Amino acid sequence: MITAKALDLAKRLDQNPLLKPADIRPSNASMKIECLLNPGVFRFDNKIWMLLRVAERPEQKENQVSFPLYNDKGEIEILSFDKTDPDLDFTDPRVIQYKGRDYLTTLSHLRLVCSDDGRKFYEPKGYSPVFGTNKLEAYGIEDCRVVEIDATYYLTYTMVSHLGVGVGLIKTNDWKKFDRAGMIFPPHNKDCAIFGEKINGKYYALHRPSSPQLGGNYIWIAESPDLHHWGNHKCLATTRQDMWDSARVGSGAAPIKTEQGWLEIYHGANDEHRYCLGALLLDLKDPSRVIARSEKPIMEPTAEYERVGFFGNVVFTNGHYVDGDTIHLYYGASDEVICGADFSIGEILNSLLKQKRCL
Ligand code: MAN
Repeated sequence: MITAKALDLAKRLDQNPLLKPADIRPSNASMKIECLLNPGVFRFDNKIWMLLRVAERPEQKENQVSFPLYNDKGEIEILSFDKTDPDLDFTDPRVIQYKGRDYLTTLSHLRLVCSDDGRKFYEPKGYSPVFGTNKLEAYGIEDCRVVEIDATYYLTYTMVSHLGVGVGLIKTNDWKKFDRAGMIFPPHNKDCAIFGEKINGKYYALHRPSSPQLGGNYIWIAESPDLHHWGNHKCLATTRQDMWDSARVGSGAAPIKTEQGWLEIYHGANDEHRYCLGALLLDLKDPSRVIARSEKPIMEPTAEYERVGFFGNVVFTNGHYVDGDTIHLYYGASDEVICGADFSIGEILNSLLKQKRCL
């Protein structure tokens, strides 16, 4: 077996982790930030920006599990359960099951930070956090992808509530006024990345519906005339038995246009919930056609901060910016801290073209 290090193409930044929960202020005094995760990334106003997912809950008391959610009036409510309650399952640090109903252990919102050098990030004045606002976001909003098309930024993010997990769309030009377009992919769906330009006159998006019986957690592609109405769905990449992406796959940020095709960095997890990154190469003119797919991950959770944390053994990305041959990729490590790594597009393409039979 080839070792993880031999194929890991990521050049991790020396400054990692770039941001930890203690670096950011909670949204209000009664909350504690447990995790910073999975940022969307974009360029704006000559700076590099991240739209972080900030996951909060109240300080935990011994023998109790407490977590926030929005009630019907849009106010934050705290639910608490006794750890000894036999109806409670809190074995997964991310979710709680109580009497057949699922809750999340933290409530997430999105927070803007920016940087001049892509390493030192700070919260700029005058930019507000983005919170969940409606019933479909009662358990928060998560993992936002950002794509710029004709000077408008399109945010695709996960809307979470007891009604399910779906994809929401927000538009903005200035990061101060947000036009909320509602849910564009209904439950169960997440990991939606819109392509940065039209192909054959149509918009395209990768998305990840989940089917509990037939099918699975697979990456699909859809087309749209207007970014709101999506159709002609096709399955692009399934999970692969006995491989690193055997349990779930989902897209990262917007695909990168290269001469060889659209390059998409995606995440894959196995049954042990170990999250790695791999790459897909899609046909330039027909992105529903997969040309190549990573046999081995291009990045695995190997650094200490990727192996140990709120939910260990996770590298998860949904944000990057590209400069020449370099992908400056930002990622959530062990669902707790924000990190950066650089990749060479040429190196990823070389690795893919050598193993293209591996769809
Ligand atoms: C899911 C999402 C991500 C998270 C991973 C790993 O895919 O909730 O936000 O990073 O699980 O826990």
